[in-house]
Amino acid sequence: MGIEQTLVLIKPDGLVKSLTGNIISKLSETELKIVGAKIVRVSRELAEEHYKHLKDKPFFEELIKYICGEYHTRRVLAMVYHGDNAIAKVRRIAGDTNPEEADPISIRGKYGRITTSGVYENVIHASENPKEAEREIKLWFRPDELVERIYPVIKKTEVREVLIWK
Ligand code: IDP
Ligand code: MG
Repeated sequence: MGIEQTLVLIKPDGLVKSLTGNIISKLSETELKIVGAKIVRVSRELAEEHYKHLKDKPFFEELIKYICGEYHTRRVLAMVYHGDNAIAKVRRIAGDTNPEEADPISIRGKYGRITTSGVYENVIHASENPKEAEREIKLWFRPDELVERIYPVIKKTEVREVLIWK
């Protein structure tokens, strides 16, 4: 409870089905602030790290393919929502993990499906608790990609190759 932040991903099925606007509209009911947003091409490495707690599940391989976009498009929209009780508010609107059991007016209940191979295509990810939220946000975003200092930072001088406009 209190001021929190949570990672939201609009998964590849959500993007392919042009659900981005609908999902963001629905999430705006929370009156939380978006403090970061970007389109990400999901590597296998990122996907496996994100879902590492599910590594032993029978659906893990299919889940990794799904989030990497093998069935839809190779991208997700990653966002960080910030504000009072953010984690529970977003989870409530997202709905239950199983889209067939989710409240029909939740995002997953409305737009999700279970494929014939058993993948829960539930269009959205939302962090489960503050510890996971912190781990996930730090995995998907660099500090300078967020407009609020939601976690402590340190300064580091780093030499790396970047692309600039020609
Ligand atoms: P959550 O997304 O509601 O937090 P998790 O248990 O963290 O649920 O699972 C991560 C994702 O893995 C789900 O959103 C869903 O896409 C997929 N998933 C979870 N459980 C199953 C299952 O029993 N069968 C198929 N896919 C599943
Ligand atoms: Mg989860």
